[in-house]
Amino acid sequence: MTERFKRISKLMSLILRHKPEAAGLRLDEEGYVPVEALLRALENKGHALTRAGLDELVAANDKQRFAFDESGLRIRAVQGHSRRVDLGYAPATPPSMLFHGTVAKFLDAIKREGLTPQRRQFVHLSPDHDTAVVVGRRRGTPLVLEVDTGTMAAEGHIFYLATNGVWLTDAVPPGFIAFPE
Ligand code: HQG
Repeated sequence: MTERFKRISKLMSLILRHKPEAAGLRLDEEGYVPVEALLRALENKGHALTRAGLDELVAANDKQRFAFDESGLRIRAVQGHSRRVDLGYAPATPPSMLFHGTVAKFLDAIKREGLTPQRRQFVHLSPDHDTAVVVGRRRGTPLVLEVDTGTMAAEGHIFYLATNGVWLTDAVPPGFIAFPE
């Protein structure tokens, strides 16, 4: 991703996950905004982009964070929301183990309460260890927790798979987490 696309992606994440009103927009129930309205909002914030440019940004985004609807007229973030939206993902069976990247300062709380969504709508789990390292590194020295998602699913916990490979669930009680020594 170019630096320019990175900057615009960051602004789009803010608008499409957390603060649409900061750009004069409103997410619909499924989390979408009209593409035309997003392009106008980006232009107002000094990031003029053509529709073709937006297509390129969406395709180039390092985590495939955004997706158009079938008509191509609306766009949304595929995960990461703090706003309550209905992404419409069907429940899916996770692999037997998933990973969560975090940092040491949260460990005590996670041992007590398990993983909770904090400011977001869901707890986010990574499909592999390396991805979880990248997620944890956003906050400091990464620490990767292994989650026994096979047992969780068997016990009735519901999981969703975002289109970019991130797994979502409401919460992970501490008993399903392998903590480092
Ligand atoms: C921690 C990024 C205290 C949790 C990533 C995390 C992901 C607790 C932080 C996506 C806790 C929340 C989400 C508890 C969890 N007590 N702390 N009980 N339970 N935590 O950013 O998973 O680049 O909301 O470990 O790649 O870090 O933005 O979640 O450290 O997919 O597209 O509280 O965001 O994607 O942080 O990241 P976040 P996350 P993007």
